[in-house]
Amino acid sequence: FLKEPLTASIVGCPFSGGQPRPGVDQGPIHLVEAGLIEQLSGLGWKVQFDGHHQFEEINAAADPPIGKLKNPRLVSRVSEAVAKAVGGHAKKGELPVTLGGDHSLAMGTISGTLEAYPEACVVWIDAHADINTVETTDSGNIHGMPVSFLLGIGSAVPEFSWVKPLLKSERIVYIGLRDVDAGEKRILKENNIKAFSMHEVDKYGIGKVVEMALDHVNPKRDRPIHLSFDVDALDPSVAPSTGTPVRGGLTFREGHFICEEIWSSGLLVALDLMEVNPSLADAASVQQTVAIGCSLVRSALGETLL
Ligand code: 6HN
Ligand code: MN
Ligand code: MN
Ligand code: MN
Repeated sequence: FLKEPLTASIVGCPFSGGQPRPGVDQGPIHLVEAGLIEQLSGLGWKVQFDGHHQFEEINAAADPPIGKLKNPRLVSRVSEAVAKAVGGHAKKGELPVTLGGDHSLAMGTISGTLEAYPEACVVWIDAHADINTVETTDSGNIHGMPVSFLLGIGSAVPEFSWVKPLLKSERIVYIGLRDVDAGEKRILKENNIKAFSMHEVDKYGIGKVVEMALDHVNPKRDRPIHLSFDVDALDPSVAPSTGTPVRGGLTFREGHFICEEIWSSGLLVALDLMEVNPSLADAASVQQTVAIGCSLVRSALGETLL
């Protein structure tokens, strides 16, 4: 699906409005400063990066909650802008690589991908399902909700009317889950959504899990793949600097293996690397998390061990 010369278009999204902890907006800046652009060039990619996106600001007074949802106007407008950026790159046959920022941005990235490739499927790597609806969310943090908006489940919020329910429930699969809210468990069951939690990773091993996940969303291996990777899928000992860490996560190799397998499928059309928060934990942990963010992206873009 990608055009030659292979072009990675970096969509840097310094954004934190989908959750309460400051600092996640600095994630993309640290990833780029750590040398990500040069590393991808080194793999043979043509890399386009014209600076991080500047999003319009809406102050808190002008953006009161809608129901429980926090910063709804800001999240909606930013993710709409991201949808346009990602969709524009995808339509040109480039690979959009979105650097978050919090995971509410995936409302935008996946909308953009599906606009360009309606038949695409989504592989969502996360400790969380991010599928709360207006009805089920406890926190009101929209980074815990993007999947429900993309599927069009739960009550519609007029502010988000630009998000078209382009994603079908059989076209998304999860790997790495271990902190799923009760309401989310119900939604996953009711909609028959395939999810491989850490239990399945332990039981079958990551090789088999990735194979089963792709068999589900992409049985003929002919659909474009959007990979949305929340760094909190990794164990906190591996990637400590993130806002909602949960113990019992993917190892360093399991995380990279997923990226390597998606790349070898030849079907990757869009990548998100989300929730790196360089203001959480000590300097060494931040450096470790940023370095792993870069190496996950490299693995997804074709870096091999041999
Ligand atoms: N993330 N389920 C929790 C919530 O607030 O809805 C946590 C969400 C975490 C979201 O890590 O992208
Ligand atoms: Mn751009
Ligand atoms: Mn997430
Ligand atoms: Mn998460």
